[in-house]
Amino acid sequence: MREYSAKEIETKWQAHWEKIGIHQTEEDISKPKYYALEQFPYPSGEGLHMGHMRVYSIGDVVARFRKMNGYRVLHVMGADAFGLPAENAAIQRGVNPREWTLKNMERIRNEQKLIGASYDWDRYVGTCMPDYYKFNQWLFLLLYERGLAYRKKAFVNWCPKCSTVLANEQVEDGKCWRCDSEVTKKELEQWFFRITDYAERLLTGLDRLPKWPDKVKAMQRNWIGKSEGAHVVFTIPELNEEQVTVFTTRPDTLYGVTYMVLAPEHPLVPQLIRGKEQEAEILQFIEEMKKQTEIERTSTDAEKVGYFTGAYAKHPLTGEKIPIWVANYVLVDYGTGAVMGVPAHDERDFQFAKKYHLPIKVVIQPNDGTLEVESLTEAFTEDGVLVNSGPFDGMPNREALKAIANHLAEKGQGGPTVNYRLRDWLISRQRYWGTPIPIIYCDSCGVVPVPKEDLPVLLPEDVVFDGKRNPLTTSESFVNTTCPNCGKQARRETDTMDTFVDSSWYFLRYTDAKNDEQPFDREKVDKWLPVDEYIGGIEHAVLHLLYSRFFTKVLYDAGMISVDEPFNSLLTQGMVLKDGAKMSKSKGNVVSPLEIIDKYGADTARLFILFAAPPDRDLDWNDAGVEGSYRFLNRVWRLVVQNEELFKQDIPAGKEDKHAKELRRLLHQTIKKVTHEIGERNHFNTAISSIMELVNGLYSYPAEADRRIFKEALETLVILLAPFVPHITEELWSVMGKEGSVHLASWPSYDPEALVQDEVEIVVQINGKVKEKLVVPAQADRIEIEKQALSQEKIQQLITGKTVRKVIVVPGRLVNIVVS
Ligand code: ANZ
Ligand code: ZN
Repeated sequence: MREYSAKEIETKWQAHWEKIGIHQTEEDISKPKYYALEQFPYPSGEGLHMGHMRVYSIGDVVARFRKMNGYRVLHVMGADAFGLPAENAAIQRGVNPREWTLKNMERIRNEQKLIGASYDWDRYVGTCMPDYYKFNQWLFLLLYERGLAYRKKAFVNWCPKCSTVLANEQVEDGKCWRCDSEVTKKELEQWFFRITDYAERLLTGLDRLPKWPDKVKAMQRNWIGKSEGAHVVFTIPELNEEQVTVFTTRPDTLYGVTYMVLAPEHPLVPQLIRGKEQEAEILQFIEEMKKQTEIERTSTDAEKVGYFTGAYAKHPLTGEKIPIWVANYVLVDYGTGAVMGVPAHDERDFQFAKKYHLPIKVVIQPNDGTLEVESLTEAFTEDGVLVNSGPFDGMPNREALKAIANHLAEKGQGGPTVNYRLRDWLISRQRYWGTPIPIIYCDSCGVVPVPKEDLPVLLPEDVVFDGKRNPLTTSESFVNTTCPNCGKQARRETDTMDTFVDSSWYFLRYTDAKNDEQPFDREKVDKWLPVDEYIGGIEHAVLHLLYSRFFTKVLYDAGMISVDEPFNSLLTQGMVLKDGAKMSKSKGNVVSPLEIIDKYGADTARLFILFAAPPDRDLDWNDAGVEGSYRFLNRVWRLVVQNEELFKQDIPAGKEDKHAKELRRLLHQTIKKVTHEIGERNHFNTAISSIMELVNGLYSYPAEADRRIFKEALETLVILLAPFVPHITEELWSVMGKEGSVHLASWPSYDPEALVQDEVEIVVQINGKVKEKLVVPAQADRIEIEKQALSQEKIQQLITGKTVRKVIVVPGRLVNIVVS
């Protein structure tokens, strides 16, 4: 008998599939569409790791399953190819970033091919290619035209190690998402995308995504951070009635304000302190604050530090003089960067007031008592009734929230408002290996967008990589240009775009990957979107997944696409662990997919990965498990190859005996289960275990029993396994003498009648002890079952002379006779 030789089979079929173009996207729109998408990789110099292998294995099952179920399927791969590592390689080793990247892309693509995934390589997208980044620029201009791209001077996150700015989403606990360095603040002119215009829609859109994990939705909601409250306008008499607006979630506490705090970076601060004795001290404090992270400044246990500016504001309702302070715990870019201090009812304000001996004024009393200022040890933050609040005294504070906010609106001194934590997306990067921002600065015309017909603005080659500055600034040929407007000498923007821009729409490009005129054609994109299943890591919950939703909404508004949510269903895969720890170089516990493929074949690796855990859970790599998967495939192999002769003949319908019936039932049960587990639940592991049971059933099927059903079951087995292990099943399909590819075969449907059991075995107990077994028709009712049980010879003997007290019948399972 021929042995199972994974390597030989896999090489052979991969070449064959490529030759016949089996994975080319089917455009037949009479079929329902299915878009299966896996996050595309960053082509690092290290090739694929197990995490990649896992994502691709999952995606491939999903795609192949749908195809066999009669869908036209879009399943494409690409590379997220811009980014810092290429540039760092250039700085450290003098290699050209483009060559470095292209080489890695090639390597990764070859490794992906070894997995045997069903990608349509004709639609491959590499984001560093001019024909792709041209449309990054095109889309930038679209956002610019729509008022969604703007430039402003701002304090921005700066990573000293990557020497570039970062978006808020890319700062995790005060550290750079890429290199983990401490992030500092720098004031720079930068380009932003106005994602905040979409805050509300990004929030409400989540409610229409029932197939997203709750965890991811919660992370996005939290990141968007909607707070309802009010703006309150205070005036500063000494600054010519200049206005300062604060944002508060508690306008009900307005009468309890005893001071005001501005963020150190608030633009009014320099004017407020000018010429005052504390000026120098405060200016120094401001400098210090710029170096601190948000976390350091705002956590409740952080020491509150502040300075009195010497200036006062006027309370909008009482006219009282309110001292104005600056303090570390107020952030410039949240709300309005100014806070009204209500120490009696806000814990941070309470701590601040205690430290600096500021007055504390109670304006909300608990419903069941009175608060004494003197005995307060912490802020009273619960609900209650208003006191010391003029006309609002006696009002429950929930009611006062609205009443005071509305009152302010009537007086033109603020009013109800909604605030979001979400900030605009900072997309400028002072690095080379990214998409040049298509903007020109002209002394006469100002900021001039590059006309769309002049795109792409290509990355220049004459640059210096010395790690000291943005390499683009060193290219004369790039920087110096002429104004598209007036033709005079002008300068190009040298910032490039955040690479998250590239990945915010690549899944749209796949639908029309070669379009030279537009990012994609509307008709084509509408044929495929939304993505039906998106598979990727949870680490992108508020980065890529939020940005992609934003882009999709902008494109929807621009009339370029018909959906405004890109990903209908999201599957966040768990990590691959080894001995309970994340695989990592530093731990020395990395198992390389290529080694495994080389030793056992891709099919074994895929099967193990899919079988070892449900896709959203962590998966513990274990060698015994891999061996087990390999043994299972060998069992399947032998089962078919040993019965090769069966497929060379027509088998006449035999008599359907008991064994045949049982096998038929098992087969249809398996079809039902596998279809449901893949199609409805993405539980590939349970699908595989039921296939394993079928294989056991086939092994124990007696040689003399009906061959027809046996043959049918073998054929079906191979089809059911095809999405998981595409190579071995293709080989076995040909061993069975089948025409064409197993991957073009139709998915079997189960016959509900075959599931019906004609007869069932029932145990008969006496006082709970099993004494006899009994076979009855599956539909037999209680009375019938009881009668049969009591009439069994053995039972008769055992109960003679005793009194039957009770007979308990559980149809389909047992009869228990209680005697005494
Ligand atoms: C007065 C007040 C009284 C407040 C009270 C709370 C309780 P969230 O829910 O996170 O939106 N705040 C506003 N802007 C701030 C800034 N830039 N930096 C630091 N703190 C700021 O919180 C909103 C509350 O946080 C606002 O409501 C304000 O304090 C503070 F009994 O105003 B509150
Ligand atoms: Zn000009």
